[in-house]
Amino acid sequence: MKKVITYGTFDLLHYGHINLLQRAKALGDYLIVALSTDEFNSVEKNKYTYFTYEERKRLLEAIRYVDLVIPETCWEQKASDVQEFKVDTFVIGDDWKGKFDFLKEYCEVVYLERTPEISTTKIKKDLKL
Ligand code: C2G
Repeated sequence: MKKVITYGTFDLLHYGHINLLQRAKALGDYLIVALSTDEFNSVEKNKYTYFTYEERKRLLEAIRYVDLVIPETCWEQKASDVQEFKVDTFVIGDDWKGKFDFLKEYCEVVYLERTPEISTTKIKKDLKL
């Protein structure tokens, strides 16, 4: 079984996220999503999510491409996650291109093109939230 992992906040879930998850899953048979916790978002990513971790986890678990959701609590957990879950491929959007090449020591690293026209920021701006 080929295992894939990806990381993110996935707040205000939108089709750009779904495009990423669909392509990530297509690279293997089992997709793990390490979901940024509320604390990690606010302390480390300076992101204030609309939905809580539990709500975002529930949304992700309802997506057919996602097999397991685990918490992302720190930047440094990726190498241990990849080894612990025996992951074959790490995947993330190309806005992170090059940032996680160090993981090539443990697994394949793939940067997928972001869906350019959609973002949570754009949604909030368009809705004037
Ligand atoms: N994404 C995408 N297209 C968009 C928006 C997002 O492909 N229009 C991808 C991102 O590139 C990322 C994933 O969807 O791979 C989740 O996006 P975010 O929640 O914004 O993830 P981010 O905050 O970048 O968190 O340790 C890594 C971080 O947790 C990544």
